[in-house]
Amino acid sequence: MRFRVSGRHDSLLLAGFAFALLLVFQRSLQYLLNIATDIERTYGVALVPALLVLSVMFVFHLHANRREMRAEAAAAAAEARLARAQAAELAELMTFGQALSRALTVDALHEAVWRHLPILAKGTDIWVLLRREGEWERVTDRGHARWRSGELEAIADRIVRLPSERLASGDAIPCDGFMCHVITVGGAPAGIVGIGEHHASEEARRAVGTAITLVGIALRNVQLFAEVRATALRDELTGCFNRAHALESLEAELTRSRRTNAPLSVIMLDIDHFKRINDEHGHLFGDQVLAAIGHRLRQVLRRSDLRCRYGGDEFLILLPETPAAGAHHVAEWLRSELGGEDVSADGVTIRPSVSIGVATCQPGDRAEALVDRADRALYAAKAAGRNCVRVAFSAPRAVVPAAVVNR
Ligand code: GH3
Ligand code: MG
Repeated sequence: MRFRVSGRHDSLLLAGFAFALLLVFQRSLQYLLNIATDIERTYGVALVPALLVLSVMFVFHLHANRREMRAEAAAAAAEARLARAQAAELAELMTFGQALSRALTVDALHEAVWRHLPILAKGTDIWVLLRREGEWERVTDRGHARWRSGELEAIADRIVRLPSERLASGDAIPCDGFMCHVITVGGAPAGIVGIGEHHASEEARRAVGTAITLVGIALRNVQLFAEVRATALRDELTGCFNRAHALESLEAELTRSRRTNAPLSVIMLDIDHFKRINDEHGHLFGDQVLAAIGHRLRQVLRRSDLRCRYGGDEFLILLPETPAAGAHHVAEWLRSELGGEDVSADGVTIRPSVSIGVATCQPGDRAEALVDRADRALYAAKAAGRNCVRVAFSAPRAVVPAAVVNR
């Protein structure tokens, strides 16, 4: 605990102290006053009034100095408070920036925004909508507990319809009691952040403004990362996934199937006499056939089915949650779809056929074993004269004609 000698009652204390001194040195002062009066009389000067004026001036001067020092101390304290607040804001922004830089997926980015932006907004009403596949997605108030469904989305729709120069200006746009900030990515609006128009402090608005710029950069990074990843996983010619991704996904699907007991089948598909097509019409034409089949596979299969170019003219298709009978049905349908379509290039038209092997996951299956069974079924289809489907039985080496499975 600090003991304070001086404080708010300084003047009173000083006056008391002066009075006490007067009492103590009463005689000495009287003696000095007599001397001064003698001097005044002898030399005809006004010494006592002058001394009085000087004393009063001195007291005034001291008082003014004290006031000035107090004002300076108050200003320094206010400056220190501001500096502390700015340092805290900067630290929060840095934490947010780090969280955003670690976010490589849209979900991770949403999580970072949900966690940090309300803190930066300092308790002000704030909401964030980000666009995903053409729809507004609530990043905050996900349960629609604070704002009714469609309420914020309608505001966001109105904002993005404003002229593009207004959106690009970076200025907050007032709308329905909110100051709305637009997050733009590559010049297009990718999100809207709204903060309470009347409640937000100047610091909160500044912090949110900076945070929004960071979110825009992070969103772009997520998009670029997704594009790079998609390119790395895909086969350029056919647009299907590559073999490495196929095997990785198959392991993941097998784990899921084991956990949920859901069936899982795979299809191995190979173009018939592809060497001959290459030989007769050239390698470039062969490429066009591969590209056409890859394109068709992407068109006709479910979104959840994974289409991969396994190598050369061979495609592996993963069919999650599909039992043997369903996979056989898909295989037959694929065979007729692909075989029923002409491929034309440079004045040449052919109708390539495909052979297909089907295998369904058994308890304890590994990815290689399942693919191996599908491959054997495919060879059986080739041996049976091509342009047909064969289904592998659960026992690794047994392959039966498709008709057996149908029974
Ligand atoms: P089968 O009916 O037994 O499958 O006969 P096939 O002639 O199709 O034999 P196979 O599947 O073994 O032949 C694959 C051929 O595909 C061999 C190779 O020259 C060709 N090939 C592999 N990759 C490419 C490619 O990227 N472009 C082209 N044009 N041809 C390729
Ligand atoms: Mg082939």
